[in-house]
Amino acid sequence: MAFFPEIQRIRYEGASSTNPLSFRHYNADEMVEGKPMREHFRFAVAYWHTMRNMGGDPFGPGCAVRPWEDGTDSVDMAIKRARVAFEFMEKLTVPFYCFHDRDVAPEGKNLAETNANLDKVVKVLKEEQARTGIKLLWGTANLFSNPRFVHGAATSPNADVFAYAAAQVKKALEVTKELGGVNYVFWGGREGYVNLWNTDLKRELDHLARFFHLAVDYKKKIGFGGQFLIEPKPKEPTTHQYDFDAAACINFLRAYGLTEHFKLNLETNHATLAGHTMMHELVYASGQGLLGSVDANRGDLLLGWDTDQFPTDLYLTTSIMLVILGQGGLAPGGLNFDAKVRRESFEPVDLFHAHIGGMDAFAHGLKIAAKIRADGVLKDFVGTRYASWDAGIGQQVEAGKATFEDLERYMLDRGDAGRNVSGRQEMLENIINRYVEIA
Ligand code: XLS
Ligand code: NI
Ligand code: NI
Repeated sequence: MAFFPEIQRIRYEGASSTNPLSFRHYNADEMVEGKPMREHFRFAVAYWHTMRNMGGDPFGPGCAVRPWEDGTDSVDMAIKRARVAFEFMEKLTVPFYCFHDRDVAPEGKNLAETNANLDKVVKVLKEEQARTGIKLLWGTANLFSNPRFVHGAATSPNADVFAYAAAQVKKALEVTKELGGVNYVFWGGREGYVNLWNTDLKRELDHLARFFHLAVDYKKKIGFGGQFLIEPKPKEPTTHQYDFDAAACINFLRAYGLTEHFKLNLETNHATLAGHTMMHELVYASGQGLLGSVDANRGDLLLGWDTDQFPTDLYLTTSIMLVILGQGGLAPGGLNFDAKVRRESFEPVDLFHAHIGGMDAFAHGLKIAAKIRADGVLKDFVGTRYASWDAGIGQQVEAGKATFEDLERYMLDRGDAGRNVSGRQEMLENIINRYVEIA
């Protein structure tokens, strides 16, 4: 078996290496803050992009060179592709992968045949997992590609479509459990609307919540121990996606009594589509105790859609790792490269370059973040900035011991608020630059 005959297992060669097929920073066993790098990241390959994206766009068909593809969408091809995927991941040395049910096996002529197709491929995935030790970070169901989902899945106006989606998620949960998956993701596909003239928004949200409760019930019933994750995205394919951003998702989970069963899987390109930085989304979710996992990618500031590019920006990876370190890790979540090579990068080796670059950018970002934390430069500054809350009136407010009357009395005595202190943004940006240089 050698679908990538020219490629050896990718090794760590250190920062001075000029070998593009080596890691310069990702050194799986290297200890950072008392934990080996591999455990900080729990990197995963996204099956849909890496194995199924042929580079098609609205202006032309796919042109990726994938010598193992026979041009069919058969079960045999799906099985062969699974072998290719595991050779790729073994050579890349990633510990996890993620998939949608429809990425790994083709749809049949009815649900029963579709499920049987999936079972045949799952058998092979299981075999390959056992052979390589590579594990499933999460499974999910594709509830958006087939035309039956044209108006959504759990939020479709057609109750039959809700039922089909439920059956599909039921099966995907069983398969994820069978493969030892440690999470299960719900990305809202077409759960949203394009136009409010034809949409009963409240009813659709109620249905979505019902769907999640049914999934929680079934999870308990089969004893699936993985973490449920919702992946926010503000738009695309619909004009307004219900799982808009971290705040909207958390509000939805609270409103429908679901917070104890779900966390969030945050994606950089979705954050920026929502008009947020990735750091905003992470800090918000983490602050609520609901940051579960990350879809690692980036968008293009000049384009307005989900370009799903590989992350290479050290400021981005540093900020992500600062939040992850700040909450003591992501496990059972991980960093899934929900990213695809550009259409112009059509050779198999480009898949390696892309993932190596992403893994190295995160490893580099981790080292920078750990140094920033060890030196306390941000923490000390922020701590001092809020020092007025550590004693006196601030402390009383935080402790719930001050009323409006107390606060008025305090201020009538003082006459005016105390002096404000500069936020020093530019100085802090310069300090971050210093850490990026020395890492
Ligand atoms: C699409 C989403 C999708 C999810 C999995 O924009 O990122 O790929 O991660 O369904
Ligand atoms: Ni994603
Ligand atoms: Ni995406």
